[in-house]
Amino acid sequence: MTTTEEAPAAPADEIGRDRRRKEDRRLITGRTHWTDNIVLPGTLHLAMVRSPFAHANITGIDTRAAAQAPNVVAVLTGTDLAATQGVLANAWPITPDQVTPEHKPVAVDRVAFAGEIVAVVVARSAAAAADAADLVDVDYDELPAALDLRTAAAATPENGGAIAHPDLGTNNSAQWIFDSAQAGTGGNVEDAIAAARADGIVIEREYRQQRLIPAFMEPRSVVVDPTGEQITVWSATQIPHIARFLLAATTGVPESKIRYIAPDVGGGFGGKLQTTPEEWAAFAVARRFGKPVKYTETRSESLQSAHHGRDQWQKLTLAATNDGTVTGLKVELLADLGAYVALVGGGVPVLGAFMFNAIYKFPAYRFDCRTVLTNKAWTDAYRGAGRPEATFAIERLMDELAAELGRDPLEVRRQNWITHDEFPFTTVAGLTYDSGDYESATAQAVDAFGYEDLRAEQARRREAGDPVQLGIGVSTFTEMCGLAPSRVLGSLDYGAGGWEHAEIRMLPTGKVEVVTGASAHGQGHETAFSQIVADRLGVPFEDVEVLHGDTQVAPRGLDTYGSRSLTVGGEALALAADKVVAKAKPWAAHLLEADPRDIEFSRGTFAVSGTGEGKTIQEIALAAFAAHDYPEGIEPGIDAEVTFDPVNFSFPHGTHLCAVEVDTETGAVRLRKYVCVDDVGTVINPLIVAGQVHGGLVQGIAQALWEEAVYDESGTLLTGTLADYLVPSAADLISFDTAHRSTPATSNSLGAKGVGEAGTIASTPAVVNAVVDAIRPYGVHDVEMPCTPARVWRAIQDGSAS
Ligand code: MCN
Repeated sequence: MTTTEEAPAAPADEIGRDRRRKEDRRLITGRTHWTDNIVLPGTLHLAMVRSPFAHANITGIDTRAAAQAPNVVAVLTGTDLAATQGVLANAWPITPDQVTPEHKPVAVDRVAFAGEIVAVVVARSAAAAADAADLVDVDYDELPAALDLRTAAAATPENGGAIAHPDLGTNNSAQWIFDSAQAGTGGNVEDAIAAARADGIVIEREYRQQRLIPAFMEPRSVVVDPTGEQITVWSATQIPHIARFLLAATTGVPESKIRYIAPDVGGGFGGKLQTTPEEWAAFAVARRFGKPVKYTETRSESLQSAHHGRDQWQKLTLAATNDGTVTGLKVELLADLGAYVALVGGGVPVLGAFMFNAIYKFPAYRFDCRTVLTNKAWTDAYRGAGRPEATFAIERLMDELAAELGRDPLEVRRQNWITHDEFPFTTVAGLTYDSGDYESATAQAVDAFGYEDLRAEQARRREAGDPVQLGIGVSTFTEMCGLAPSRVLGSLDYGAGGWEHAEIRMLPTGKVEVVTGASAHGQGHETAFSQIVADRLGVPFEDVEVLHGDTQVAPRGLDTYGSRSLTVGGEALALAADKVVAKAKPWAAHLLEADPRDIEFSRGTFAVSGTGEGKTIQEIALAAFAAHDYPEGIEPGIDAEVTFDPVNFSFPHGTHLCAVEVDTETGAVRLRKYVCVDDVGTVINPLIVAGQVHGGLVQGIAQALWEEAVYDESGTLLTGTLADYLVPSAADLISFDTAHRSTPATSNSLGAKGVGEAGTIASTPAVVNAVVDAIRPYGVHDVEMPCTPARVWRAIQDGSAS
């Protein structure tokens, strides 16, 4: 990664500039308030009593010993809180008849996963609450637990299978189908498969997307203060606006009486994109006692009870001609929702539905997904949300097709991808990709990787029977991000819109206050958004202050997820800046005693064309503030607001190449080289983009090689600490060679595409393709993720024996 020295920039030279992040000084020197640092006088602390059973009736809760423990104020069960605790909502029922269990923050009568809250201890200190929680005696009557996804999908009351919520009578929550023949976007996939079976190639595979845990750095934490005119909630959340709306909607407290603040938040990766039982319980307790309340989860509680991600089973059938042209893809998918349907939990696989065709132009496609309830922690978005799963499937299949044909995997991709002169291109899944250049990104990546040399080394090692084999993995990905557009989300029955709001306040001193409805939790918005505004207004970067994450300061917003903040929120700011300039123009004309049509704006100055006369935007801001004598038709002040809703998603893409060395005697996998060339359209801040790609790569590689949430047969999470759940450290990784190209997006004036999830989406198949490529000569065509030494070794033994 490169950094540039920070000389003062000429106004309007901010786009594409490596700015160090404004927010980092306070973050890394501890000069900020994480939620858990917020200390209010008289705060009551909460500890949660959680179920050790995956599925059980609660037959009794004895709270007496805990209630009498030192400094304990109360111990509250679900029944105690029944009237005030509200329910947790699912914002995206993917079908009108979706089966959705009611989700009370604190369980009443029955628990549906190990980790579910059964009682809340309220005490004068966090330690007293934690100690007393151990004294709460809960009697459970254990019930059969639905744990394995495929078994749960097949279970019925009649066949005696375990049902996660017996009152619902089924584990199947919803079925969602997209069929290109029915949608009119392509042909019939069964015909394509039948034709390929008769004369062609059919590749059939089943892939498991293991369960993952977002494992953000800052555990979830909430403080609720009910002592003022409003109830103030501080929460380590990605979604202060959406959470406030749902809290109001489900508890009956008016929205105007709730102020939601997301202070600096230490990561989320989708895992803080939920309304949580802990927040709802803290809100109920604070209202009950009229005192501030705080709850911060432990790391193990976080791993056990915060949302998990992925957990899908994919059955895939790819049809192709004998020369390698793909003619159709059928996807049958089971998605594990866990015990409850999270905020957008059901919608995650639906997002993936649009991405299985990736960068390819095959003519027939069918996606059939069932979402399934089990007695495990609930799942929701995890970085990429649906798109990594889809990308994994198609990129693995393209390698399998190449292997079947005995051809280079890049060649087979070239034969099937959309070429740059074919944009805009409407895909078989019905999306219109506006821009891209897969050829150039791939050529650049191939060059930087030294593809031919590595293939030659691979051949040499194979020839020599080297126990350490080299594998090369390819992933040519695209994704849909920038959630928005509201009309498209509406057609998918998604509960919320997708717009974003921005406001620019030109302060009389010439400084600029920017308000955004996006809510950063590690992405560096304060820096990138300052660059956009500084660039459009021609003011110094340092003079722009970005305010966000507080519903009082930024009342309108739809928050941060789906790599949307730049292309929706950043664009709203760019348009607001344009509006400021438009409002300032008549002021400039008035001050310069010129005709508005003769006024030109460039780099922060309004000038009368053909003369040397001009006024800076700061001078105009002051004049408009101190307005006394000004013409009819213009208003005092040049502030502007915009709510932006794009017409399309943005479609970043890239080519990722990975080389691994596999020790065939031990199954150990060593990363050797990783090169990626990403096209995220116009890059606002290359340093931030490189950081986003790096972080994304680590999470995607971790899925390929290390991370998995493992439950035992009784539904206890075995990976409940960071010693068991293998989040990689820097020592486990290599230096990545990242670069970017740019084909500008057409759905926003910046030309930008999102980057927040790109690395995660692209990297998992690149690594697994490399692992399989290394050991394909041993008869291996798949290794289940994570590709642990044991699994790789077993695959070699099984492959060699067959
Ligand atoms: N950016 C840019 N030029 C581009 C694209 C983006 O300079 N062409 C900058 C943006 O200005 C922003 C950052 O890159 O500062 C990411 O922008 P964007 O792609 O719009 O993504 P969001 O800001 O909406 O962030 C969400 C995305 C998601 S969905 C997950 S998950 C994720 C991610 O961001 N979680 C993160 N990155 C994360 N980074 C950190 N540190 N922590 C998380 O939890």
